[in-house]
Amino acid sequence: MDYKKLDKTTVVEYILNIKKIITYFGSDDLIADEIGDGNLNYVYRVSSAQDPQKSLIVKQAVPYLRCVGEEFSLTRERMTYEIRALQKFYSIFPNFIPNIYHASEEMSLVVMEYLDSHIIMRKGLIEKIKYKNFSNHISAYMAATLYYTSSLYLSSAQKRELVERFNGNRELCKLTEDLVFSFPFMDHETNDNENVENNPDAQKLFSDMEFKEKVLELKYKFMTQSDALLHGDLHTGSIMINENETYIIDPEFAFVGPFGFDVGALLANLVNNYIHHSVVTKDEDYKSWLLATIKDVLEKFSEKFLSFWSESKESALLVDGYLDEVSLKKYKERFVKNILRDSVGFAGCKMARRVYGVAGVEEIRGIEDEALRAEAERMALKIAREFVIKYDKIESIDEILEIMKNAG
Ligand code: ADP
Ligand code: SR1
Ligand code: MG
Ligand code: MG
Ligand code: MG
Repeated sequence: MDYKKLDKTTVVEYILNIKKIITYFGSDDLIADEIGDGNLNYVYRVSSAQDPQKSLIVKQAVPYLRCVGEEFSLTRERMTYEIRALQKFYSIFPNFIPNIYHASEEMSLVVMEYLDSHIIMRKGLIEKIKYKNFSNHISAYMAATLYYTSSLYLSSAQKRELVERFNGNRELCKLTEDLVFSFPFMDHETNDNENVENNPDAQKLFSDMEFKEKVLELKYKFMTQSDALLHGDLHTGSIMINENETYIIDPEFAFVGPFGFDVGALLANLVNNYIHHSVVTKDEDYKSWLLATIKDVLEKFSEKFLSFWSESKESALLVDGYLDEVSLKKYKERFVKNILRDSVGFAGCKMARRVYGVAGVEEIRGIEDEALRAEAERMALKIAREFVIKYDKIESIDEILEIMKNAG
């Protein structure tokens, strides 16, 4: 079938042509709504007219960037990588990925399970919901997806095949190179220029060469380090959650990149939420929960990554018997510490990009009171700067928390 951008009517016609889906609905009386709230794509909820509980999601990429419009063209190939990543991550950890019912590279769409009792985590965190299972779930997800797609587990040939399978996602990698590591730290037309103009904090950031040099160091890692298959956009808007379950959606930025990038994205977004509650709600109890959650996520990530690693003796990297046990243990511990260090650096870039860059986050850009918003921006830049300057010397998770606590 040739590509056609769907709408609320044609998405139903499309779905009615997929036999197994009709069986699921048990009726051809379907209705659709467009519920997308992301920057790039269209997302439809298709439901049975009789029983709205019976729903599924159709996500389609369009050949442009939705949040800017047709003048910002972007090929729909990103959906090919989203489909591949959903399938790969599902094969590693099915509990954390929605069921996929149908995928079409020609139509650049995927049909998946509708997560009916889950909400976007960013919204839950703004509402001060405490998710007791989150740190367990997300640490397991990140440790497993990173470890099992890396040269620490795969053979040399398998790893190279994986790189080839995702290497073509160049447009979205370039978007990250520009929008996370470059444009938000210089005068650029894509920035939130209403805020940049006559703003001494923005001018200070743009002329902060110590910070910007370190950002370049991290950008270079992003562009050249092929450690593991990343989600590539693991912010709290890519997590759907309820009290018991955690799902990861929207891996269209997937590529084989540095270990620390997904962990850093998550860290940045939890810190942005901490900033929101420091400035807006001033809720000390919730802030403590966020600090404890960050610590738990990073500790559990390290433990689980090391535990997966202890299960295999041979891989592209390691030949059994190459190091004695004591040296191997030290090597692995240093390895994981370096992942955490890079995560802190990437988190700093990811936080700072949200201040003046094209895509803000609700926790900060959504603050209506101008003085409070400026306070949140200053706090974000302060933490982000320390993360970026100090990332390669961080010795413990507590140091990360200290940087946060001292900023507000
Ligand atoms: P984009 O790539 O445009 O950011 P997303 O995949 O993040 O698109 O989806 C946009 C929104 O659609 C999400 O924020 C969420 O509200 C909704 N959504 C996406 N997938 C599902 C799903 N499987 N179940 C329920 N809602 C979903
Ligand atoms: C204009 S695209 C901006 C951002 O949206 C996505 O979620 C990624 O974070 C990207 O950088
Ligand atoms: Mg999204
Ligand atoms: Mg499932
Ligand atoms: Mg997306």
